Amino acid sequence: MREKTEALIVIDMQNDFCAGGALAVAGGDGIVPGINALMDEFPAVILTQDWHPAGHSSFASSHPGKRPMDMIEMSYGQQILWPDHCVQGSRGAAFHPDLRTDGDLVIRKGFDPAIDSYSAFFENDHQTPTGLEGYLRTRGIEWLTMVGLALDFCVNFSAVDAAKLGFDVTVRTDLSAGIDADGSLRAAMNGMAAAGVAIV
Ligand code: VGL
Ligand code: ZN
Repeated sequence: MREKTEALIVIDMQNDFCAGGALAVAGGDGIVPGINALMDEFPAVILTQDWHPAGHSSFASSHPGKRPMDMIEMSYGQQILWPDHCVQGSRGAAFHPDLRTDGDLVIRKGFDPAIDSYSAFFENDHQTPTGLEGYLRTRGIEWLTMVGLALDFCVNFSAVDAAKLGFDVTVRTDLSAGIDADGSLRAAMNGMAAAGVAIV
């Protein structure tokens, strides 16, 4: 068992990001057993859940004439439009059926209809906190290991934000998988390295 100051953050291991899901990430299912096993090593395990209301502004279907993977300009900057996914209470939003969910905290994000939230720490305006920072700090947690989906979006944004907040962050690429939209994977790896995230 690792030190009490260490936590495992399991990002968005939900049906819609796995095989057969609305926004399936290649290789998403395959990392479930390894993540389950890794949970045994950590005294603190936190799971995140992408959790959008129907008609969310990140859905292409909410913008007439737009298609998934198109870009639009939002008040907070550029936003990729996604297929409808992880709608609150839907099967797609549920955790992968084989994932262990006996962690300490489930943090939901993306519930504001007007703002997407890739990061487990801040919505995509980079200002509105999810509350995770306070949770970790009040538990005395300083070291984070991140796994899950998708490597180039929610894992990337979570890792970079955590590093900026002063946490020591490791991303396990063997227990993560990427979407790779238009070079996003390479950009994410470079961005995480530049932010001081350990990529192993
Ligand atoms: C994610 C796109 C949209 C993710 C969530 O979990 O990486 N990607 N919503
Ligand atoms: Zn989403």
